[in-house]
Amino acid sequence: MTKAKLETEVSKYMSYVLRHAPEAAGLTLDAEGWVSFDELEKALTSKYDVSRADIIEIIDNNPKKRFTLADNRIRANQGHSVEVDLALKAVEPPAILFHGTSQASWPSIEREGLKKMERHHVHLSADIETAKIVATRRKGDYIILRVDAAAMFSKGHSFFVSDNGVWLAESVPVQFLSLSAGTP
Ligand code: HQG
Repeated sequence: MTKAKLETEVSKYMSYVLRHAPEAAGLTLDAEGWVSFDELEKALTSKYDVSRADIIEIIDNNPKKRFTLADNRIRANQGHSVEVDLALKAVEPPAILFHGTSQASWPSIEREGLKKMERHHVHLSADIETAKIVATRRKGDYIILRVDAAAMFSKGHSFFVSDNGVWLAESVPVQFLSLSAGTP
């Protein structure tokens, strides 16, 4: 396996463990999603041919800054399905946010708005390019939705931003959604 491939595999496994299944690596997250870095290191080095320095490099090089390592603890910045409280502060969002998804989801989204599904929040981005990247990972044709975040915020909906810049909301009711001009 090439070094790049190994790094991607370890990074994906870290997302899996820190967001969805800590027990798979024999770990327990605290209430805010943190786990001892030493324990994570033990789990990773027993499964992969990596050193502590490699793991730190994988965290630093992660293109989306998915993890925060601080005070010898680590957590995923967003995307959890396990019960954690990231203690994010509600903040005023940019006027417009974007969400990329599959064309096939549109009839359902048009009926019920954007729901958080398995995650804790609906994930939104401030730039259309990020939404496009998320959308193209879905099967088939994609759509880019424009979220009138200013109107939502003025109606009392809360927004949060994760440490790596992902915008989060409880839901997006359909009246705040429109198909973006960036949709193919
Ligand atoms: C869709 C990646 C039908 C929603 C990205 C999405 C992101 C509905 C899917 C992060 C619906 C949920 C999250 C409704 C929502 N009817 N479909 N009413 N409401 N959906 O993976 O936003 O690489 O939970 O459009 O960068 O795709 O993991 O959310 O297609 O930030 O760090 O249900 O994943 O980040 O899928 O992706 P997901 P997402 P990471």
